[in-house]
Amino acid sequence: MKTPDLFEHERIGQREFLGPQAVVLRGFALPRVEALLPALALLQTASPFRHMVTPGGFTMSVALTNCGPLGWTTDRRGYRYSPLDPDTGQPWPAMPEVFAVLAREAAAAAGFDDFQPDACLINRYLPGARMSLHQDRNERDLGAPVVSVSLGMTATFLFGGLARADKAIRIPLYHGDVVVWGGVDRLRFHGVLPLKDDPHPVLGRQRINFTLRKAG
Ligand code: MD3
Ligand code: FE
Repeated sequence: MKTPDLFEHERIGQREFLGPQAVVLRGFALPRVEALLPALALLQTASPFRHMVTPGGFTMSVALTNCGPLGWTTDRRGYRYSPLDPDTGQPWPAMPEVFAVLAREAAAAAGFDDFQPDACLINRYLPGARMSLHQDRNERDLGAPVVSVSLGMTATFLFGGLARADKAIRIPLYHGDVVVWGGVDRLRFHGVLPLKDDPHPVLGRQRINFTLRKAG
């Protein structure tokens, strides 16, 4: 059965469960967008978005950067978390307070108390960019949840099972939506379909997604 389309004002505040411990909090980040955007702009001046190469030798269509004590990186040698930005040789920019507070509140709203992220991976999608099906399993403590914040253009998110071949459902993620997943849903395969070129009134022709994690 297809989920009916709702107007934005009807979606805000809804909770949609994707699994027993995976929930979309519609519009949860909206009250903080005005604080999030300048913090995002500032951290990019220290560690700009860049396209990294996967161990298989493909350049990612999504551009990324990080903030916080640890940042996720990939190159021909593999995926890992590192305290230094490989492009600048410097530590990643500090995690803005508003990111940490938002993540903590979203995690609590989803039933994960006392979430203290030490890593924030920031993805930038331009039209056509996509993320193929994968699991997030580079974090040391898989008992901690992951909190994701979507800003800008709407993306279609793919949410699969614990095996790559499991059928994935498609869910739109809108500007201001927050997804929290942990526990039995922590290792679900997921991805993002190629971004449609449909400019957003605030962010223009891009989508920013950032994920807060306990990596170390
Ligand atoms: C994972 N980012 O950075 S986050 C990633 O929109 C990543 O940029 C995507 O996957 C993005 O690693 C998706 C949203 C999300 C939502 C629910 C999940 C990821 C999930 C449930 C289980 C596992
Ligand atoms: Fe992921």
